[in-house]
Amino acid sequence: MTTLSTFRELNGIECGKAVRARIAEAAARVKSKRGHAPHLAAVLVGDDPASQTYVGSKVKACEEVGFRSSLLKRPADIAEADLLRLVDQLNNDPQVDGFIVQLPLPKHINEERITLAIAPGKDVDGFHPQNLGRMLLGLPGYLPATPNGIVELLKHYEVPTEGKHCVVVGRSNIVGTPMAILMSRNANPGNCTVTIAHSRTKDLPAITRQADILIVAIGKPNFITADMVKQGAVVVDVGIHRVDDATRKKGYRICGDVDFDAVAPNSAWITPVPGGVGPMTVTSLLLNTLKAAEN
Ligand code: L34
Repeated sequence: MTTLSTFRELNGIECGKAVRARIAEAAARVKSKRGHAPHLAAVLVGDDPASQTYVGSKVKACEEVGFRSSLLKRPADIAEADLLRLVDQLNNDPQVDGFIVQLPLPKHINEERITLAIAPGKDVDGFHPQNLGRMLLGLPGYLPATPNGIVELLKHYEVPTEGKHCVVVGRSNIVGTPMAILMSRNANPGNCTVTIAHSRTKDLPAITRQADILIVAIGKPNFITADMVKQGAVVVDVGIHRVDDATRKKGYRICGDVDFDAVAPNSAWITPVPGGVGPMTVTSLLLNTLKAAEN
């Protein structure tokens, strides 16, 4: 067996920059046409440090492309009824093109109820059943940010997907399941033969080793090891974990679901963590917000 020592990075910062340059041009056109820039609002409940970081990146990305953004912070003990009232205000605010409620929410709040309350036309996360249903049927709508960010990444680097076996590990409503649908669609990227693997899959390594394209969203740090990946595979790591590391200034380091150092040498293409899928989630949110403003 030959060992590939050179792999290429699917770099979300680089790709994000290219896509955001196009978004900035389109934002300027929107602004000159209707007088105000696309406007994204983000609701952040509580003080989870990771959520603060992610929402912070979203606000910063808005500035970068000339969008207006509003960050609405609420305490962790906000009543569900009050959060629903806020959602309703945003649904009815003509100044806001689209908005998100950052997940996870505190335990006492029913995430499903909140997601369902967001007007589908403003649901730039693409989490509402109407948008997920439209995606399933290939109708125009908002695509879920992380899966669409991955599609954008594969497109940017011109990774061939047609006829490939894509294995998606994880079946969440916001990543694994929509990802599998997007990869099987008659589109480019797309036209894959897709397998969805999950916690009840038998002999997972035997399945993941069949993947030409392996997309991992299982939420376990360094879960995918070298023996689970075929030589020359394309590996996309959706995981993002903060693991304690006293040698780092912040006291932690970030890793994904894939053991990058072990897997990268066998891969043709691989996403780093950080700097891979995360920045593309943010970019994809900008794409949806632009779409909202154009409609
Ligand atoms: N409503 N909730 C809603 N929409 C979303 O799209 C999200 N998600 C996920 C969590 N909850 C959500 C995000 O925003 C995950 N996520 C997200 C966004 C950005 C990044 C990671 C996850 C990101 O930019 N990650 C950086 C590292 C950031 C760090 O230092 O921790 C990266 O390079 O991967």
